[in-house]
Amino acid sequence: MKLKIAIQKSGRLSEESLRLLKDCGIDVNNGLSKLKTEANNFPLEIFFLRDDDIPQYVEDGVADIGIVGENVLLEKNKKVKTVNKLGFGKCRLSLAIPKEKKYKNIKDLNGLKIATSYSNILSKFLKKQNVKAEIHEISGSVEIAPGIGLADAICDLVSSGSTLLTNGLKEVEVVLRSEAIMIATKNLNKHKTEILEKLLFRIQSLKSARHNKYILLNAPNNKLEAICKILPGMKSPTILPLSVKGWSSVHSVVEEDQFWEIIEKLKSNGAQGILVVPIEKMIL
Ligand code: PRT
Ligand code: ZN
Repeated sequence: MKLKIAIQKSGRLSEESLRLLKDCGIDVNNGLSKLKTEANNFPLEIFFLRDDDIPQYVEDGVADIGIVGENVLLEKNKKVKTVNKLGFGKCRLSLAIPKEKKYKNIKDLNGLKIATSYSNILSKFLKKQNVKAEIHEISGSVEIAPGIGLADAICDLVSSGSTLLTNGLKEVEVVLRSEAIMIATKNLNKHKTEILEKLLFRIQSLKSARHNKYILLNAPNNKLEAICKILPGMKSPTILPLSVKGWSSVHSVVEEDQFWEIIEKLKSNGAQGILVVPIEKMIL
C-alpha cells in the first residue's frame, strides 16, 4: 500500500514541493507532465493537481496528504488535518488601495468595494474588525481591479510587493500570513500513518539541519571552559588537540537565530579560525 500525496502541478509551490521530497531522499520519476507518478524508493504515489483542488481531494481521501498554501486551505475550509508547516511559499494576504488615497486606519475601508479571490477569509476578517465593505469576488488579476474602476481596494497575496507597486497600489492591512503546509486526510489507516510518520521524520531532520550550522574553531586551552559555555552543541562540544601545543579545535552546532551573537562572543573569548558549515540532515 502506498501513501498518496497531492502537490501543485505547475505554479509557485511545484518546484519546492518536489525538492522537499528529493531532499527527503525520495526519488520521484519526473512526471510533471503527467497526472500522477510514483517514487522509486519510497511507498509514495504523487498526484499533480491545481492547488485549489488539493484540500478537497485530501478531505475526500482521494489523496492521503497534500501540500498547499495555508491561504488556500483557509479559504476552502475543508475538513483536513494540518500536519506540518513547510517553511516555503511564504506570503501574506493583504488589503491594498490606490497609493494616492489617504489611509488612517481600518475604518477607512468602510463602504469600499474590495476585489479578491479570497472572499471567505476576507469576509471573516472584515466582520471581526467590524468593517462593512462590499466584496467583489474575481478569480485572477485582482491587482488591476482598482485601475479599471472595478473596485476601490483589493485583497490579494503579496510577497515582494512589486506587483502592488507597478499597479499603483499600497498595502494597508495584513489579513493573514501564509506558507506552504502539509495537510492530511482525517482517517488515515495504520499502515499509511506509519509511512506518513517516516516522511515527517525526514522532513523534521531537514528543518533542524536548516536551522543549525556546524561550527569549528581553534582556541587556546586556557579559554576552553569559557568557549564551551558559549557553545552548547547537541550534547556538548567536541574538543580535539591541535598539533600546536596549548591549542585545541572545538566543534559544535549552533542555531541560526543566535549565530552572530555567538560568533561575537567566541571572538572576544579568544577563538580563532572560525569555520561555519551548513548541515544537510540532522537527526536529534
Ligand atoms: O494553477 P494553480 O491554481 O495550481 O496555481 P495558482 O495560480 O492558483 O497559484 P500560484 O502558483 O500563483 O501560487 C500557489 C501558492 O503560492 C499560493 O496559494 C500561495 O500560498 C503561494 N504564494 C507565495 C504566492 C505568492 N507567494 C505570490 N506572490 N501566490 C501568489 N502570489 C502572486 C500574487 O497573487 C500576486 O499576483 O504573486 C503576485 C504578488 O507577488 P509580488 O512578489 O509582486 O508581491
Ligand atoms: Zn490556484
